[in-house]
Formats: sequence, structure tokens, C-alpha cells
Amino acid sequence: MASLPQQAELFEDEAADRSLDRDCTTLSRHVLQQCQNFSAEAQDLSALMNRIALAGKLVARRLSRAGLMEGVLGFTGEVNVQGESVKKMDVYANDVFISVFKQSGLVCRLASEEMEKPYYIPENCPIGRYTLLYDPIDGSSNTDTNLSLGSIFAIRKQEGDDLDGQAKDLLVAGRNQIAAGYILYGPSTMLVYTIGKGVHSFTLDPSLGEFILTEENMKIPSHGAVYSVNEGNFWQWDESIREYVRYVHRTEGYSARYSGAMVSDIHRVLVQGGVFLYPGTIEKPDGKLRLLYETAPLAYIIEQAGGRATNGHKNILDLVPSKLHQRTPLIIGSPQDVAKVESFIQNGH
Ligand code: P6P
Repeated sequence: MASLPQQAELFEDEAADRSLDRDCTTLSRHVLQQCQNFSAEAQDLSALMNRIALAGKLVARRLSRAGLMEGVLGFTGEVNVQGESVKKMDVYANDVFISVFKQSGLVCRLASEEMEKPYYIPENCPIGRYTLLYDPIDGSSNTDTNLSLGSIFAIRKQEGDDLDGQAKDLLVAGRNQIAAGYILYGPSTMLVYTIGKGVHSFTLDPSLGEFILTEENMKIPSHGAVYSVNEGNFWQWDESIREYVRYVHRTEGYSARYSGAMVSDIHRVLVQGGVFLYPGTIEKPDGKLRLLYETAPLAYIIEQAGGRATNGHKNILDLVPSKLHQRTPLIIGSPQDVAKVESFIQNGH
């Protein structure tokens, strides 16, 4: 029988081994573990996620120096396809993803919130079999105030031909995503992803320059205290959404949290439970958020973690877009809290 000091030493050694093993659980290794094989597709997925991680590192580095460099903060003076004023960080992050994937040989196209048409990999570059759909910087209005921001991504396999360059083959439901996730640029930079085998989070260790495994198989609580919605839009909502908000106002146990960057708000909901809403309005029934590269990837993550995501009537992952920048209302989070919102919609309050 080992003496107590020997037991303590043994425990410390085992803890040290676990810590070292975790530090070696990089994103690309984890993806291969998840795939449980080394097939060409598994290798592709691992390489794709590695490229996403590189893009995240480059964006995180730029954000960490935003206040110290010329030309990082503020607006470009341009308006994007969404009709939104473009922040310099939007353009930079959009270009980062293009640069990171252009020579990768992994993708044939990149479709972004910031580009009216997809970016087709030039013929003088290696062409891959996947499409990256992404929102390079979600919540860019937070750039200039040093608040959290995110990037959102979805990976789809090239199905069929896109001969006319209209990317009609992308107009399919979110269940066709083979990978999805987000990067959260907060006090630490986190990457959360799924390939349909659970949700896993990684934290960037700047000393290693690697995203290191933080939590495997994340599960969203069935209920949470947080409701996250921009109540400044109250006057624009359908009566049913107003009735839901009146309900949480008069019911003990709810707290409002809203940051202006839904990656941050939805990550909080994933970890603590609750619900995030961006409803449609009477003037814009489809709301503000985009289906292909915002709500569908986030819905994949939350559904894989045991939560739900709906437009109020249909599962986000079953919605078929009619156009690349299709918008959709979003109610996403803990199953009990999403159901509560739906009950107001279905009862036609
Ligand atoms: P509003 C950022 O532009 C975004 O797409 C989401 O990240 C965020 O939750 C929402 O829009 C903020 O929009 O209308 O509340 O300012």
C-alpha cells in the first residue's frame, strides 16, 4: 500500500498527465477522434476546422490590438448587401476567411454576409469539395466599445453543380450542414463546434497559439433564467411576442441579458440555459438574422446540445431558403423556454 505522500505524488502525476493530455487535445485531433476514423472525409473535416481556427486566431489578434492600430475601428463608409453600414472589422474578417481558405484546396466557394455573391476559389488555386458559409464578424457594432463579438460558420459539402454561379445548390435546409459553430471573441477566445456528434468547446491558449479542449459534449440546461431580446423593438413585434415579454416581466425568476452580439448571448444561453429571441416585426416578418450563415449554424449547435431553435412555427434546421441572404425570425435555447415562447405564438395572444 503506497504511503500518503506516495499517493499524493501519484495523484499529482495523474493530474499532470491529464493536464498534458488536455493541452495536446487540439481541435484537429479532436475532430479526428470524433470521426473515429481517418477517412478522406474525416481528414477534410479536421483540416477545415483547423483553417477555421486559424481564421479565429487572426481575427482575435486584430481585435486585441484594435485600439492601438490605425484603420481597425470605425466604419468603412460602405453599405453591405444587407443594407448595413460596414465596419472596418467586417471587411478585415471577411478577407481573413478568404485568405485562409483560398489556398487550402478544401473549398470551392465561400458565402458570406458581407458578399452579395459567393466568392469562387480562382482556377489557379486548388479547388475543394466544400462550401464555407460564414458571418465573419457578428455584432460588429461592439468592435468600437471593446465588447464581445463572434464569427459564425457552417460547412456544407458541394452537392451537384453550380454552373451558373448562382449557388442555387446552397438553397437547402440546415440539416445538410456537415459542421457548424462559432468563435466567441470575449475575455478569452473560444471556438465551439459540432460535426453532428455533440457540441465541444475550445479555448485559445495564446502561449501555445492553439485552441485547447475546454468542454466536451456540452448540454444546454432544460430551462434557464435568462431571456435575451432587444426590448427596444417591442413596439414592432406581433402581440404574441409582446405577451411573452409581459409574462417574463411579471414572473419571478427571469433576468434580461442582451449584448448586441448574438454569438455572445447564445453562448450564455448554451452554458446557463434560457432563450434568445430575434423576432420578426410587423414590417419585417422575416426579422433581421440570416438563415444560411447565422441561424442555421447556431441552430445546429443548440440542437446538438439538447436545445431547440425555431422561427416560431418551424424548426430552423428544416427551413429551406429561397435566396442566399434569406432572413428568418429566431427563437433559440433551452427546450422549456423555447416552448414557452411558442405557447404564446400558438395561442395567438
Ligand atoms: P439589434 C448583430 O448585428 C446581430 O446580427 C446579432 O448579433 C445581434 O443579436 C443583433 O444583430 C443585434 O441587432 O437590432 O438588436 O441591434
